Amino acid sequence: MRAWTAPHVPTLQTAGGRLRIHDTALDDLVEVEPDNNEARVYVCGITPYDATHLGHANTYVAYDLMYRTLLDCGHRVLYTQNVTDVDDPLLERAAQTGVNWEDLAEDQVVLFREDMTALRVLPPQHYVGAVEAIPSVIDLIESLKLTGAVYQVEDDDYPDWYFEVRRAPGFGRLSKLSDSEALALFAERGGDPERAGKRDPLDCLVWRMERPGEPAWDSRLGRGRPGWHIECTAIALQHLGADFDVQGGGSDLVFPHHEMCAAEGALATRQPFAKAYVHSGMVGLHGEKMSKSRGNLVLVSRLRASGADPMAIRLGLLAHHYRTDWEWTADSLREAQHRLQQWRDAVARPSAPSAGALIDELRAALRADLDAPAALAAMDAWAAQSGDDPDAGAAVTEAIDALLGVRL
Ligand code: 5CA
Ligand code: ZN
Repeated sequence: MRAWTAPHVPTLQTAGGRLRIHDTALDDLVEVEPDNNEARVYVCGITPYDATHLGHANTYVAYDLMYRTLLDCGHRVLYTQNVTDVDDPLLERAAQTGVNWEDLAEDQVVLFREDMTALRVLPPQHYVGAVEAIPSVIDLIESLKLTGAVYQVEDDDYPDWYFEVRRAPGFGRLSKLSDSEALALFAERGGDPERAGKRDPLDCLVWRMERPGEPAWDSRLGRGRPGWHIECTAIALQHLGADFDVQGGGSDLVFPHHEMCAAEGALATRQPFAKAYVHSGMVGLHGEKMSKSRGNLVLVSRLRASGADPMAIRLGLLAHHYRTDWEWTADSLREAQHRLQQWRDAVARPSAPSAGALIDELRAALRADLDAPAALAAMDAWAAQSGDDPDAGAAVTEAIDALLGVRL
């Protein structure tokens, strides 16, 4: 699948160094130390049944900050993202609205690309739809079958294929949930603990046999379509290989999604799936998580259409640490617009304090678990000081663009 156009990233004189990031599995900061200086990153992409809301934007801006920080550390970055372009919620929405599911997905991906471009989010090198990944999904299921961990439920109509999660080394270490918590979240987030014939209620669907009216593809497993988790496992392994540097997404993906991906990946390759699991916080509106199913959405495209500067939207997101949960309010945009104007005025001054100390502070903040609020505070302080360096405005403009993705 085509991604979107990359914004220009100014190259700053690099001082080397490493990113330290919070790993959910260890619940601690870890250093990203890429093999051959190439950081391999997978971030879960959208399910394209509704346009980009601020929760999505917050997630992809957070990983964009990570991408930029890794580049600034002098690494190359190999970034893969999926699009869940065939799955239950997409098919349900298409059926409800009487739209063809492929058209719905295509339209929403077009909007997402436009929003990501406007927000100056760097595109992944591999942007892969679930549909186009079906051959690698089937290969992965076949190799898991050889381990004995994939089985068919006994069902005369729909003998679907499942993955036996407890066969995987370390299953549960990422989310660290009790059995009852795991079961409740599994049911809430697309799982089917009650399905008869499974070896364990937490076993996850990997291949769903064709149902009337649903899309399906021929395969050695029978005609059907992929389950959700195996899609990301297959795409990540195909484009990044095992034991890649960072698996990322919002915190609602810790369980079951990332736990299942880690389990499938570890069993198939006999290596860890990823070195670090990173999760961004949830953005809410009116006291609830912003979500397509709840319908309490602030859409990036609508904000843009109403005249909001995309750089102000981006600054409004960056005002919160990526790991915190927070609420979007009308003030969020107003404050960000005010800050953006102050920064623009500050870099346009004929002279200002030299850029060097500010760039050091920005780098230190971002390399310490992507502390964007600290970076914003450093820039606020620079903007409030006077100085006599005539080149500072241009140098700071470049640094803010390179590191924060905000064009002044
Ligand atoms: N396609 C799957 C991942 S493979 C999926 O979760 N799609 S999604 O469209 O529902 O979400 C896309 C990304 O946005 C995920 O990383 C999810 O964690 C994140 N996300 C969804 N809602 C919010 C929210 N309210 N706040 C922050 N992030 C969110
Ligand atoms: Zn995913």
